[in-house]
Amino acid sequence: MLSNGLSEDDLFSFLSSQKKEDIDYRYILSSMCTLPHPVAVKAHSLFMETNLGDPGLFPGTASLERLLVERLGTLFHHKDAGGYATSGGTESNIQALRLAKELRPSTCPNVVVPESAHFSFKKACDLLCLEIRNVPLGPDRRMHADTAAGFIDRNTICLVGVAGTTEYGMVDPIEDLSKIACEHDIFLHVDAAFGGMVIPFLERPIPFDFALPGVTTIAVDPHKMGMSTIPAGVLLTREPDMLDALNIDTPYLSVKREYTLAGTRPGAPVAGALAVLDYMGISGMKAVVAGCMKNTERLIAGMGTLGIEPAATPDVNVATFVCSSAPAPWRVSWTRNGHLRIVCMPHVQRDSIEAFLKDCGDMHA
Ligand code: 0PR
Repeated sequence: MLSNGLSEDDLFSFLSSQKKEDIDYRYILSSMCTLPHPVAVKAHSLFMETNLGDPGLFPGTASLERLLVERLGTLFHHKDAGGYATSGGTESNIQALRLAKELRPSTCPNVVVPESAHFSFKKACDLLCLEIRNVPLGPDRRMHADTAAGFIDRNTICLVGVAGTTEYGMVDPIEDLSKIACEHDIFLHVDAAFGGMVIPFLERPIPFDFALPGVTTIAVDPHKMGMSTIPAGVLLTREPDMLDALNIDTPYLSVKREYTLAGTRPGAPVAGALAVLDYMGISGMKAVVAGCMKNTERLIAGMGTLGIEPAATPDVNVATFVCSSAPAPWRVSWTRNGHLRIVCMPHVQRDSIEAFLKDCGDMHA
């Protein structure tokens, strides 16, 4: 600590100088986060001091969390879904597996996940002492139900499907996974952290949600394609009171039990997430997603013209290429297989795609 405080001018000139070192979102093609929608920023700033960890003190904010769960449950064909606002996909995935462990007790529990699953499942299994079984993907970069079935045994408590994989933007065949989850009477958790705010708004939505009877829980992140402020994730459960299985006593709070992982929880991004959904409506979200998908297609076509082949035909707005270098100042990412990866988020406008293509052309000329 400084012995005497700074003046406000000095403080903010320091903070601004540090912020200038951050990369301008215009050049960020590697991220699943995006610039928050202006209504999210406005709503966030209204709720800055709220703490959903003690909801009895903030009943108005707590009702926004219930509304967010209801909106997303309805979008995912189950208006009575349970759930709560998490800090993002990692927490939602941890809590989903924690639920499976609690409700499907086994002496030596294992979880069957696709090789494409986000690394948060590794964290979750480490924390919860679960064996993780990684299922190899098919040539289409999706996990097939018959392959997954070969990894399930009597100690399997949960099968995981991904709706919008982090690296290649693929949607696993959740309909088939739902069937085998029902046959084996195990949980099916769908990680739709990315795809949950894309797939329902596609011209031809792919089945992935509670309309499929085997789906037990869904993770969806408003702070990705939902354009909310960070951190905003949601874990949804088919049974409205399923989360009660995780309750612990909280004697001195305004509520006497809680099932959340975090204690103090920000209400601001919850207000931000709900604000975007209600401001955009289905039609607004369809327009955003259509724009992102169009940009993805344009990028793939443009790279093709340069002789750079796509590494996958994605279901959502993640484009990957067989290519080993990318021009500065663009920030791209690389998959574990060494493919160039670009996420066409809402902040990635058409002019950025064209500028990136031009720079790629100059570099490969
Ligand atoms: N599930 C899926 C399918 C994900 O893609 C991610 C994150 C998670 C779960 C975990 O979500 P949280 O990070 O919110 O806990 N996917 C991105 C990734 O790891 C997150 C990200 C976002 C990384 C922005 C970098 C970045 O700049 O690639």
